[in-house]
Amino acid sequence: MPITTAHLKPETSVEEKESTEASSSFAANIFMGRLVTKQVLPYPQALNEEQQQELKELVSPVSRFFKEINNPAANEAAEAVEEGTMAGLREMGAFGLQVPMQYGGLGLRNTQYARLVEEVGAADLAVGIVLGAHQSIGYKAILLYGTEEQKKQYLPRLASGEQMAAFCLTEPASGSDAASIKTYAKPSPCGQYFTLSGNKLWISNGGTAEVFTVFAKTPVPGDKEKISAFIVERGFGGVTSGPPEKKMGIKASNTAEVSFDNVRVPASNLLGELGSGFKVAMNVLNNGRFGMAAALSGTMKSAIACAVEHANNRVQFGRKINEFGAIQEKLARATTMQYATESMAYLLSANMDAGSTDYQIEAAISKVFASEAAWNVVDESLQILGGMGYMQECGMEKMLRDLRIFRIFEGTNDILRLFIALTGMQRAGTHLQGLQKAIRSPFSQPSLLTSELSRRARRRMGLGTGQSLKGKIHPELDEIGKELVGCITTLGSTIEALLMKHGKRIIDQQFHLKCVAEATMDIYAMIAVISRTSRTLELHLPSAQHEKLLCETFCLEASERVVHNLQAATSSRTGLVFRNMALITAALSQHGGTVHSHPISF
Ligand code: MYA
Repeated sequence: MPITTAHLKPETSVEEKESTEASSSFAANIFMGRLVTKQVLPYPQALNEEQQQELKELVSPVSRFFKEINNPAANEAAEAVEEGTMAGLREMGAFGLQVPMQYGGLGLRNTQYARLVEEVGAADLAVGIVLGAHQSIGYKAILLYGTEEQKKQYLPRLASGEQMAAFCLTEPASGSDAASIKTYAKPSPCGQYFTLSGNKLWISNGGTAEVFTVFAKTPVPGDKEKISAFIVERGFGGVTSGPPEKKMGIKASNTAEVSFDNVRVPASNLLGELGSGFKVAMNVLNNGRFGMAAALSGTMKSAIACAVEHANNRVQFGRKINEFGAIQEKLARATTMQYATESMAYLLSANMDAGSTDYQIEAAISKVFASEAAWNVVDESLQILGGMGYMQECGMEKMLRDLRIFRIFEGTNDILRLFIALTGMQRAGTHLQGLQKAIRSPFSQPSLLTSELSRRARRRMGLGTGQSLKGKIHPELDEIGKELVGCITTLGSTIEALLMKHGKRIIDQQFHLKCVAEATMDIYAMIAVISRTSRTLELHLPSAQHEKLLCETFCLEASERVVHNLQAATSSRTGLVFRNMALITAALSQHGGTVHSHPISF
């Protein structure tokens, strides 16, 4: 169906042009109170007809495979994916979805990959981890940074699933603080190889992989020691894996410690530049995060279907339970969360497909939002099933156990919240400094000064900032669009106030940063949803009015959260709560647990 964009003008305003020079990321710009819509409006159509057809031909067999062949309970009991399933996945090309065809993969675009992993997430997250640890991070650095020789040497056997890959970053003393790794790679005097030693912990596919992307400190001529990335083969010798870890969920996936003991790694196996390993690691993680959002939107869809089926049939107090408001609230909110996650996942994948490289904030938001939405949705779906949901036979308790790790790995949600807030605020800080400079020498950047000053003046006079979504979104969504623009304006002024008050010390204000991250995530979710619904209305899709309901409901709740979080970030009342929390924790730490007396004294 052709997409008409009568109401959806991707026009670029003067303000947008200015900030586009710095970044076209929607999320990065809202920290300055700016509405830059290039990446988000209209909702992108990532695939042409041929690519859509290609994808359609893949989705049904994958979906059938997971319904008919894969057995999640059997995988879990065996604590390994059954060989029949692994063989079927290899046959379908599932281990090399994004590997270019010349290296033996399917050469899919990010959006096509997202749609397929959605099927995996809907069926069995443990299999998703085996596949994801392999291709989303295990060999992704070879795809992104590998030389032609490295690609030719490694990708064919990895894409076919003949060999598995793993991503080795985390260490016993280095989790969130990824830069503090101790694994060391010493260059040989002849320059032909590195001797690599160290221990990597909780490595997905760590016991089954033959090829590892390993991050290690290296000396860098003329500089201090820095992290570099290497391709290491188990066959090099000196690589050993510990026993499979016993885990709460995703039991069919292998997680193990991997030790490297004086492994001789050819210098030609250095990935990217010497000393650029930290960036390699971060970009690999950024690059894979849309997949997690897509997979988890599939998981949520499955859970919702199961809860709806139960609610449609279960009769209590003489009525079907879907007639009760308490159940309706759970089902409806779960659906809005799924809708928002799905909207974000495909917005991000489309931007990546369009060649955007500035998506790190959006990627982190998608990971955090998706993993928390999925946790809430599955938890509430289980609640709807009541006692039935708690029983293994229903499959939902497994889903919940499998899901828990998603808030922890690939960057804990807590660290990513800080990352979102600080990355955005760093840019806003630079912008503010630029503005101060422009005020001191007004003729150096006259257009920046004029637009900023007029926006501020209008804001102070209560006239808004002059920014609007009108004409860019479907008219039926104008009211909700206004709320979103209001949220962006308040975010911008809150950030400015925080930067003025704390300056560089903002880094240590983690309570405040969390509030900022929450607001940012909700704002990004709102634009993703508004943009998608707008397109749906424009196309008169049969579900358009239902989607409008989802959009309106999600945005009304989200904008309330934004207001609440931004007030919290600056209010003296919340400041007191934050200070109290620091004091309570200090007392807990000193006592090794709770300090308060017992109500019956002993
Ligand atoms: S793998 C292990 C995952 N581990 C982590 O994610 C570690 C988390 N830690 C960090 O991310 C970093 O250490 C943080 C920065 C963020 C804390 N993009 O001074 P800095 C740049 C681009 O802030 P630090 C796992 O769990 C930054 O701008 N650049 O650094 C697998 C700066 O640049 P410059 C970034 O304070 C589980 C420089 O780096 C980023 O030390 C299995 C230094 O920054 C970024 N993100 O810490 C999953 N961050 O110097 C299976 C920083 O130029 C897959 N920088 O200013 C499942 C797939 C889903 C299912 C699929 C189904 C098929």
